[in-house]
Amino acid sequence: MTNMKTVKLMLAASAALIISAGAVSLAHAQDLPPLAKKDHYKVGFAQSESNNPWRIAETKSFQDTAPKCGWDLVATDAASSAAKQVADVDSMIAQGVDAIFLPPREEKPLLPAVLRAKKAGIPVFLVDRSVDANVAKAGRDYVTFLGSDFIDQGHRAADWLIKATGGKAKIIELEGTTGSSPANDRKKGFDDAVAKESGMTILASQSGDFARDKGRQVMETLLQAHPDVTAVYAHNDEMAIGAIQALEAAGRKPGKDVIIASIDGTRDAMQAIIDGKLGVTVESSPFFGPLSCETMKRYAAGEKIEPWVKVSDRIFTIDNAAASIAGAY
Ligand code: GYE
Repeated sequence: MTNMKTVKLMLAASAALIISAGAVSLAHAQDLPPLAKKDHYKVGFAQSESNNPWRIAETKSFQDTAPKCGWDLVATDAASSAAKQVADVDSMIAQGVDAIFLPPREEKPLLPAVLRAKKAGIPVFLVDRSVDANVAKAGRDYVTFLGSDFIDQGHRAADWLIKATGGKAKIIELEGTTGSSPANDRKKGFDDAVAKESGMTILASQSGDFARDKGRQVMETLLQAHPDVTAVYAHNDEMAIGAIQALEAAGRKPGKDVIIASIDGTRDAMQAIIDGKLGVTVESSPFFGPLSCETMKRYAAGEKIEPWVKVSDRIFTIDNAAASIAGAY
């Protein structure tokens, strides 16, 4: 009698499983792990580092969104190490989170972790940085990339610099983290635009790892080798601030004899624009919490998510920096 009951229960349970599996494969024919519609989720956010205001603002945006979106947030900090970030994602997989939000520090090293999450049935959303498009695909290996158009950001920084210098400049370029999607694409967008201008030369291009002090050190060295520099293009504001410090220490006048363009829109960058030291910063928003919540809900509702949830960016110059600084981070 008891045995019969157990067998019946088991049959009913497996039938329910088959039915729900069928529904799942219909909803996500793209072969991505499904996400149930629930009031509460355990959500992983694997931050790459916290050594700059952009990263801190992004983490805060996820923390602020968590209670509003029903997230029990597991947030980690890889402290500028791709290996640690891989371990952080693996630990989220082991904890059985419902979904993972990941800004891959570098394009290649995080790939295996993304694939392991998928294999474990956990949907991954890439936020603010992407992975190598030749080896991993949105809609197949991960749900989508939420973020800016970095090529366009570089292009817009170049356009501003070409105008500001009358198409004549000797440029030092401070690159972001080697192997990261924003460094690769911000370089491409800028270099391609500048290459079309016969009066614009890139004297040197080197990584400052998106960090202020590294940017300052690299600028200090490059300045000695290229004292004829008239412009700096930094892939983010922190390195631009570092470059301003190096230029001032060498007795140069940033904003006057060296024109500077960068990307992000941090509070310090806005202030540097107001002070006349920084010429432009193309916006790259760190406020990914609300967009992540919305995208995750759409996914849980069975919607097919576009491969790139694009963020549109403003541009900050002396025309609007004072009016915009209140909203900066
Ligand atoms: O510009 C930079 C940060 O990945 C878009 O990373 C992000 C970039 C941002 O360290 O400041």
